[in-house]
Amino acid sequence: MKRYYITTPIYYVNSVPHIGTALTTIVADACARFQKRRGRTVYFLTGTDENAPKVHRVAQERGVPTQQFVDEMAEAFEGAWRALHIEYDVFIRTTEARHKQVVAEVFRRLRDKGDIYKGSYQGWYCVSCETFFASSKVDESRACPDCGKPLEWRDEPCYYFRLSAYESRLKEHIAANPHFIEPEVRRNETLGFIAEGLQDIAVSRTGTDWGVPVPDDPESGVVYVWFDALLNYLTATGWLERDDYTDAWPPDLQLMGKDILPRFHATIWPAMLMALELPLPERLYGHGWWIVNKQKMSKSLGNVYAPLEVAESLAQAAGCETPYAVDAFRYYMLREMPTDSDAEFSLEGLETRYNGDLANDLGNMLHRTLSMMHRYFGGRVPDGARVDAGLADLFAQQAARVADAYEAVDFPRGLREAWQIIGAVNRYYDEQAPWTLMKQGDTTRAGQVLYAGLIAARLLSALVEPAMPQVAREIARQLGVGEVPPWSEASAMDALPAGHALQEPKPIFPRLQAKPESKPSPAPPAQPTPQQGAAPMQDTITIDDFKRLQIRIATVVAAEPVPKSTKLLKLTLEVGGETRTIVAGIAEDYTPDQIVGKQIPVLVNLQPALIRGIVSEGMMLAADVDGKAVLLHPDREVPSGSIVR
Ligand code: ME8
Repeated sequence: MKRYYITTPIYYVNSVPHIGTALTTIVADACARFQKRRGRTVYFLTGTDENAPKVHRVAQERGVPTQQFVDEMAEAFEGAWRALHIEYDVFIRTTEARHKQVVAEVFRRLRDKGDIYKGSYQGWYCVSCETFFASSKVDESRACPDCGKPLEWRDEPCYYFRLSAYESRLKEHIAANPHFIEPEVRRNETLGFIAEGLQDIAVSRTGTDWGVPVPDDPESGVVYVWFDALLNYLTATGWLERDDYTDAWPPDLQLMGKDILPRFHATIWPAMLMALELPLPERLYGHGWWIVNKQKMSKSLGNVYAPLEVAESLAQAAGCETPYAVDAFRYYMLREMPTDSDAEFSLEGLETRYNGDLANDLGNMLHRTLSMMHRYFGGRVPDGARVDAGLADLFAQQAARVADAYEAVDFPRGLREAWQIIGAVNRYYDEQAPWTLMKQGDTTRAGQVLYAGLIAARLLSALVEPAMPQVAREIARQLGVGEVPPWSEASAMDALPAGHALQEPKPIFPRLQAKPESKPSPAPPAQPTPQQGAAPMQDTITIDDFKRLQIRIATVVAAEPVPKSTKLLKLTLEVGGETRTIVAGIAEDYTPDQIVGKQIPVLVNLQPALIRGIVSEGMMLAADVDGKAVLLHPDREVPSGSIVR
């Protein structure tokens, strides 16, 4: 039977894992876990790209034999991934003999059929990117158009791969398979890249003997590292070694960052497979990048974060067990995952999500439910417990939405949908007040209300497992169910029979206390400052500055006062099919009833902030009239999510 085959890129071992490589690997792990939960047999591949000249160079600089260096680095990668709870099936290394055989065999086959031919190269070469550039792409600075480092002039015989021959077939394949390249922005980037015209590419390099030697022609040096590296996906299936390699081939999902998608994975790679007459991958997904303080991460800026250090410092600051802090880090990576565009990584952002989504929402819901079950029912599911139909429908509907989003590799959306369940349970508790029902002696009804919380927690253990496997297991343990339920059984509303014994509640995510030097909670968004309306307009901004603001029309679907605050309302918004929560400082000017159903403009790409324990994901815009907020509406009803510009 065909296995669901997922790959990450194989990583260069010239530096250790960082939050960028961790992102791709965690996303792949979450996809793999999700597919397994849904009952598929998964084959998840990751590994290391060890034949690159830059890897050899770093080993030499450190005075370590290159083989020893790559052995140590591969171990460091495997160790880091295991510590991040990544459960791959194969870890491939391109220095393995079986991979070198595949590269040599592919090179021979394509040379025999004329898709690889010998020529000579004269032009500019970037040692860092391992890429040749046509003179037309290089200006007087002689700097690499991609990375800016100085280029070297090369004049040497070399082999070419006939990429140009596949231009029209590639275009046709992309047009006929709308899901081949995702998200859409990457598809468009690829089409733009191909539209510039494909040139044959040099696939051999002289000047180094580190790599896979060009077969039968040692004078020609080694095979170009990208031509070699891309073939790892084929090696890992056992191609050449076993006939039934097709139980994995072709890949169902190949994940990577945006930088290595258009040219390498969506052009050169499928063209190589076309030349080999092998089926193409089903889907290529290229995520955006983490940026730090609005800048690209780089060693020279000192803004490169090591994932395990980040998780460990969170564990220490919060007093949380390390495996749960690692899961919190994974949650943050997926919840804030850059999909179409780049996203800001920050420790403050991680802390906000930790305190808001994990400590206040998920952790608190589980803890209060189990505590009440123990206090009122001796820790056992009472007789006659069932989930109200409305809530049962909502749970099933949200589970379906989560699945849909995870399938689309849209973890921010999936997790947002999962958290709707927590919001619904908390609202249900507030409405039904099981504590009051107990005082009134209505234990049957109180038991039913809390049972809904237990069923929600059981369902959530399954829904969060791809992101937080250890946390999911701990939720299942506290619920006394042993195993996290598979997807098909997760929405069962009668999963916990009367008499079922629950474990003692144990906080998974202790709250992070504000550091002494840190300021109190930020001022609520949309809190108008007096005089603002009268202030002169100053400090012009460019149109590009303005374009960075994403303002959209949202529909307010629910509004409620924020406890212990006279000024704040918690608004649940629907923005173009997505649900989000914001906290707005308008409670003195509007009641919840006055705002529900209204369409309002919202700044949606504001960094989330924790306000009174609620993660606020945006800011509503209102007119400021003498310090009072006055709502703004579109002139007529518009589709929710409409862009304001
Ligand atoms: O490219 N944010 O390996 P690599 C998000 N060996 N992702 C980032 C990132 C950031 N700031 N920085 C890097 C290679 N990445 C080749 C791949 S595959 C046949 C060969 C991601 O170690 C990047 O987009 O440079 C890519 O997916 C991976 O890390 C690059 O790892």
